Amino acid sequence: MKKFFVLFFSLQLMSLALLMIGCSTSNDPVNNDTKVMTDLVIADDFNFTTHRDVEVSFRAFYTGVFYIYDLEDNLLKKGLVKIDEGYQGTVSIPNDVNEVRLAFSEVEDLEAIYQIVNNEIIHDFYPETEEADRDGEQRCCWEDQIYPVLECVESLGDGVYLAHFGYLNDYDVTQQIPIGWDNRFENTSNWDMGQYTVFDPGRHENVFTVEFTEDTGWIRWRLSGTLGYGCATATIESYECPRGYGDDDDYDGVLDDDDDFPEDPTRAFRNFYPVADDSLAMGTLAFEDKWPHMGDYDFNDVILNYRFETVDNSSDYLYEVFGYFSLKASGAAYENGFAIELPFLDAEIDILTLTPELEGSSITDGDGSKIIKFFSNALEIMGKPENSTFVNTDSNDPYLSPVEFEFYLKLVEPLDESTLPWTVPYNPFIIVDQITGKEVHLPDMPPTILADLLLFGTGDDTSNAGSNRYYKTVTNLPWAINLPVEWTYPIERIAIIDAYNYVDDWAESSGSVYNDWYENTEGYIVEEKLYQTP
Ligand SMILES: [Ca+2]
Ligand SMILES: [Ca+2]
Ligand SMILES: [Ca+2]
Ligand SMILES: [Ca+2]
Repeated sequence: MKKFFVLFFSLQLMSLALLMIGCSTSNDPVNNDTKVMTDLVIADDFNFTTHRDVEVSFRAFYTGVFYIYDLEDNLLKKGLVKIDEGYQGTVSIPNDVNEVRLAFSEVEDLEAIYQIVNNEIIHDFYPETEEADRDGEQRCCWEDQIYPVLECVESLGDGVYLAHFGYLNDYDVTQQIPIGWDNRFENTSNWDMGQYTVFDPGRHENVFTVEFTEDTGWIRWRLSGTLGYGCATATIESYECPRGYGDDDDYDGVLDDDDDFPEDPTRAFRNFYPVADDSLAMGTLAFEDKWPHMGDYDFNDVILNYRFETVDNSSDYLYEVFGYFSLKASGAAYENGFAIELPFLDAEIDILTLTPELEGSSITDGDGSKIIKFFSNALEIMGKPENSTFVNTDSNDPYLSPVEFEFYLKLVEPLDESTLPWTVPYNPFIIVDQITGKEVHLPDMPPTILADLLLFGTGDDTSNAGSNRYYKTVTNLPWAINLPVEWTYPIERIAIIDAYNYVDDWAESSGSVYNDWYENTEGYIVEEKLYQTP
């Protein structure tokens, strides 16, 4: 009773708040209680995704590694920003992450909190004070010149400093400037401090170093004449080098301290999906199994936790994929299998293994893809007793341990992921009741070549291959969802809309409000309608 009044009072407050902001929204929270899934008004192009693709573009002061974290310090992506090319790529970011922390090879001054707007992250890792020197003064007037560049200054201790120099040659050809008035050091014992005299086209970073002392205070490399232009001055106040600057044992361009594989030039970075670093946090794939007919939307007919780890080379090309899974529940009468379609050709795959090989597992060819079936019967794999009805969705049934399994994929050579139709988690699906061809995929993900096309457009399914519309009802409800957390799923026969207070607001707003609706937090959930793992 008390709870009711608190709720009632909160609703009154919310209504008041809505009035006060001018009734600009049609949301009426009072109606939520009676709403059913088929009442939801969902846009045709909404596909219940909890991640979005964000276009990332970085430039940097010198070559280094970018890190994108959410504000809870989960690593979302890391990769190399090259001094000449920068970094351009697409990163999958959870929809509830709107602000990220950008870091650069642990150079504290270059850290930034960034607000994601229009699904873009565009950022330059330049120290503010140095930007003018780099891009302005030295390069403002002249093309076709050779510019000296101070990269950074490293303190060696005892008042000794090491200046790291590079250069930019804007000519298309190699040029020479001999040591002399037009290629000289100032405030040093000698004009010749081992600087370059032969300059290849382009930007060449950290090509030589010169020591100086606190007493000297500064040194300067100057290029002039018809070919050279500008000066690069190192002082004890100059920009400090990132830790480990210049140490790249495997010469893949990624400094040892940033390189997850410092002795291996073919590998540079481990990245994780859905989020998180080494914390072993997992996402969830949740399925309804009555397709092509609508089910009860408890989304627990098959529940899998998953985590992907990808290994990229320094050019951000994909080399290896580790997929870790845990079959948590099967609140179903049907004997459902689980599979993933991977967008790789036979010739691109060096190694593909399943561990362990569960009952009913197989690897078959798809259309330019590989189809991994991990098992054919979730109830059997989990060991459902005869007298039990469901597995881990009804507290009256015995709790059974999750079943863990994984796959490992190594490509013949690193591959540009932007050429692939999908990235992680690729194209996961269930095979309903051991009927090959009866596949249930995430909304708008295509069926495999094994799917029975006669089932599409029957029952409640409104798939339309011509417009790449798949696995949605006429009101755009899905049969599968992918969540970036270890999701606490509803108990048997409770629709998500009755267990999660804001999934309806989220879906009807095409994901723009309550994009963390799946979190197991107070106010968001109806606790007794969720399955509590004993
Ligand atoms: Ca390296
Ligand atoms: Ca490496
Ligand atoms: Ca169901
Ligand atoms: Ca169920």
